Amino acid sequence: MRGWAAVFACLAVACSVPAPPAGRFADQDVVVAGNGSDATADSGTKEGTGSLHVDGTWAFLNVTSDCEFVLGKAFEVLSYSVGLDKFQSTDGYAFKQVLTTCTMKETPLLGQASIYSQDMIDSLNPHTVYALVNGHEAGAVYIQAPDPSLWGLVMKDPFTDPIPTKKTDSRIRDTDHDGHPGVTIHVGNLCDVYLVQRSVTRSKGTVESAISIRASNIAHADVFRIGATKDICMSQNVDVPMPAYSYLVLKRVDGHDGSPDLDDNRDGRIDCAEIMAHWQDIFTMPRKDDKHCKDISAH
Ligand SMILES: [Ca+2]
Ligand SMILES: [Ca+2]
Repeated sequence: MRGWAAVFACLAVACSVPAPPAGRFADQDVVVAGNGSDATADSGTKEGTGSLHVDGTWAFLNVTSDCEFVLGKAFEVLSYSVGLDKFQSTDGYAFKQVLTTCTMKETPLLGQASIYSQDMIDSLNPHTVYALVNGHEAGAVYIQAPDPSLWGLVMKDPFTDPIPTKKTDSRIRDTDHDGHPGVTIHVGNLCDVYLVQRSVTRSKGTVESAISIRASNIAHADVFRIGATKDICMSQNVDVPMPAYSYLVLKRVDGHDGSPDLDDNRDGRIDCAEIMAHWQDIFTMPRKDDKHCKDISAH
């Protein structure tokens, strides 16, 4: 069981997400460049020829690291998601990314991990984020607008509105349509938790090649637990986000610029089935390492 406090946020909401307010991109200066060993491990980064052509179909792997404290000992928990990412540019520099999350997983902590149902994942799709590059050659900066994501919740301003604190809050929605308020997270075989979450993710990184972009992530999440099938699941472990080991990798997968073409059935589009058939060839599977938490204290 873990705290979900930093489950990756580059995921969608049932409500519409507004365009990034002017000036918010400047906030990206707070992003710390990731230096986690896992963040540089995946393969294929040397592939790709020529300059970046933004428009096209990409795949993403997003990894969020947290150190969770259980009985005074810290363990790393990774949450990761994999999906499709359609880049659409206006001028080759500013663009929007329309994401479809295909899977969300979490590494177990003491044998238990959050399990996300397909209905839960589907409730987040599609999701739009906004990004910029300052060039098209390797080494150019890639930056995302702060990306709000709401689970089981609507807000007028997802950046500033307070998270609900009462079950009766009218902003709570059953977005995964399971009859329980908010979204349902299965905590291993232990219990189900009904919750709402607002998270904001900031990502900044580098164009590595025409077909590869890598960024660091900082995510902040506010969670309100509405209820659970067991009382123990209403509590939360102490949870320390680990931005140094949290990262986003984007890989072009539409066959252009030397990228793999994942359109296996040649229907002119790439879907989640095709992404899921190949994602472990494109990305390195994230692996937790409790040593990442050895110097972390709970407060
Ligand atoms: Ca629900
Ligand atoms: Ca296809």
